[in-house]
Amino acid sequence: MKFARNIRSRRGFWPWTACDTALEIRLEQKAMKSRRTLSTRAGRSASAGLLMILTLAHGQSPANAKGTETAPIEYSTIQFIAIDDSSAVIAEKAAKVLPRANQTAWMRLERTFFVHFGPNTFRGVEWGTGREDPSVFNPTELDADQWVRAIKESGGKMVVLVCKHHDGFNLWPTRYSNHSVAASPWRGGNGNEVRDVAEAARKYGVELGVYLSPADLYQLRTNPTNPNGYYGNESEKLPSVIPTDPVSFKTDPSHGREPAPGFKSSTYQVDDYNRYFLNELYELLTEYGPIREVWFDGANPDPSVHEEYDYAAWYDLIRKLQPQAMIFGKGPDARWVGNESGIGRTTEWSVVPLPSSPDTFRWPDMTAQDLGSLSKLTPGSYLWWYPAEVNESILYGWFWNPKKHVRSAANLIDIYYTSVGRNGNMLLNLAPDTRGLIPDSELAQLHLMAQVVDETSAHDLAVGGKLTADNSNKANNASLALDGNLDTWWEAAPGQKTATLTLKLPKAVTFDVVSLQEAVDHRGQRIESFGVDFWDGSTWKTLDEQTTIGHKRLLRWSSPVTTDQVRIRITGSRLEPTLAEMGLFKQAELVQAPVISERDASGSVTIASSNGLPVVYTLDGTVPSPKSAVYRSAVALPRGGEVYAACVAPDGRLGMVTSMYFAGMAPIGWKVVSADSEEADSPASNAIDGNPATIWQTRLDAGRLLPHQITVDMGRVQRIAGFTYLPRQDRSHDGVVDNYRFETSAEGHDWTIAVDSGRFGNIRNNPDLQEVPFAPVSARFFRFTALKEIGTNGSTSAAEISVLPAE
Ligand code: FUL
Repeated sequence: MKFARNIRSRRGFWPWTACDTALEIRLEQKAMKSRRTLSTRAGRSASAGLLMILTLAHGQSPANAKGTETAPIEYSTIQFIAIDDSSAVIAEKAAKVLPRANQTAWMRLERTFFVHFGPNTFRGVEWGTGREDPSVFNPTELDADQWVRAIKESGGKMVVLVCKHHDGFNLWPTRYSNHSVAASPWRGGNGNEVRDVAEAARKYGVELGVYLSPADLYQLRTNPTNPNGYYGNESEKLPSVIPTDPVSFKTDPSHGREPAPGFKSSTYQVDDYNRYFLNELYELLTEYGPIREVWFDGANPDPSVHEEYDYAAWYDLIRKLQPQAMIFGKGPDARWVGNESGIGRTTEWSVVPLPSSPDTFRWPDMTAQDLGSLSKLTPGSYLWWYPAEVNESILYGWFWNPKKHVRSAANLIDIYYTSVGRNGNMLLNLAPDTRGLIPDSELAQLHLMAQVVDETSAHDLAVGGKLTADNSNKANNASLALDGNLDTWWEAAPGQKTATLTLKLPKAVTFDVVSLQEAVDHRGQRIESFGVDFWDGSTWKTLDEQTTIGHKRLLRWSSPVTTDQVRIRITGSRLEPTLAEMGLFKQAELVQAPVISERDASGSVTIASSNGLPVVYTLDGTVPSPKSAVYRSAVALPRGGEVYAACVAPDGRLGMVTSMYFAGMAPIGWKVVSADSEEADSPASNAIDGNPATIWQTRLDAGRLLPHQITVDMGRVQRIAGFTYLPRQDRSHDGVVDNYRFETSAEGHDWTIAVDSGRFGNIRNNPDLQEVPFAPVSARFFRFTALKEIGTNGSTSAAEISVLPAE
């Protein structure tokens, strides 16, 4: 059974993939006019009429709660829920939403990578200001080949390159701004990072995506370093040929430049910033080969200046120039999973309801826990394939900085299972350092992660087994779920929504991972609940019970089971369930990482190996080797630092490496002198107890608004060179500080301002440890003032506040 055959079998199927959404709707309307069935809906309002047009144009049933009409519901890339659709009809429509072709190709990439590199790398910040001098960008050894090779060797199928971050600095020599690599000292102004990465991607067979930040602080109208900035300049919308002739960009944008070879020009009625943005897109989409993803970030560090993004024009241009590209985030093709920690939902529906038609929808972030269960699929909704992308960084932060610690391989493996294993694509960020190279500390963890994931998936223990089902569609027997082909599948018998599949193996195998994949590209996402059992010789034992599967679901257990029979019980499904593939795997036998403890009250850390093997460790930020210091007793870290540790196997091999970073000084002998407010169960002392799980929270009922303040006595004068703030780690936004002041004092009376009005860039999306360096001072006291929070109740919270020792 081949993909093409199935496409043919979808009567009335409109491939939305490469098409402009509005155009599709127009086509649908046109097709509709010839359909007599419409008369059943005459008399509705104009907009309801359009909605019904969409519904019926897809050949869907007007069947209603009374069940009076029974025309079949056809597969489509969009469905509409009518006011009187019964719950069975809604479930069937949801099950018959198919991914568009660009999504099918993208979902199969699974492991993808981000690269964040730019002026922020050199300034050690997460968000720039747009006022940076281009001379800060000066990597001495930039080697895009090294970046993409690392990605390829780690099983990466795509690199999404940050071409312009919020600071507005362009990493390629755009024709439309001087604020780019061309104005930097890097390679004498002749460098082009986008070209280097595109060439390396081609060389290694890795696909290319581009991140172009809509927010642009360099172009901001109020940026004193660029008085003629376009962003929010309230310029007139003029007919603009894209690509515009740079010479007449402002004076006569109807004058185009020669289109890139193989591409055409387009005209849009847009203001200066949107014309700038479209021209940047045009350059990126026409000069660097095929583009698989365009990443539109919703974040905006300075919303005080308003600019209306002309998304419709942007999407139109992308569809024309690179029809296979996915538009991520602020766009119709892939959605942000809702956190930057690499964690997908355990119930992750790729079909979501849109409250308005996709051509007018504004694609806000969808962060709720339940996006697509049946209770959310209400009348008036459009059902749309909108898969999750799970982004996270290998550092705790997106841009490199010597103080940021690297996620351990064990953590990256967990992320693989909570992203790819939960029906999402993994987008893991790598952060080159100021040399322009991905540092060894990142590479080591990355390679270990890939080694474990790849060795695990290399041996499918289900191969050679016989899979049978208690019911099957004649054309789709169970063996098709074991043939290694995602385009063939087992499907339950007509009318059946539950089924039991039994895998009998020629001999017992030992496994701790089960992989399941639905035939989403041909039959949509259907399964609502399932269980996995194994035969223990006399009875079936349940291993796990879960909800959704989608493109891929990976379940894993800490202790492996040995058996010759495995059973998949599908206990709920929107329509006849399908399985395109199933597999059994045993996680690669790398020696488990030891466990590093939290820092205790005396500032010490212990390292324990669960397997009794010797442990080696380092404290200088390097990855240990079997020859590193052997752990014998607690390690003192009163001034903070990073511990890397691994077990050494009897054959001398190093096991999985783990690491833990201890931010700032241990609060030994510290006292809270004063805090203007605290909840009884979340006292201010919790901010300096060394325990990230407890918080200081100002009173929620006191009606006292910001600022809030805490003053701490460190017991003795010491040299400090910065402070740290760890926001609460329970995902609540209450009191999480956005803007702050930090002051120090030698004796507790006279205060010196270290940072007057600072801001933690990106703390809303990435509520991780914040480290703020400042010029060294001698101090015994510090005072932290919260000026603004990301929450809304005017309170302040902190898991930990500490100081960085001067070296
Ligand atoms: C966020 C940005 O603000 C971060 O800096 C980073 O680029 C991340 C991927 O998206 O919204």
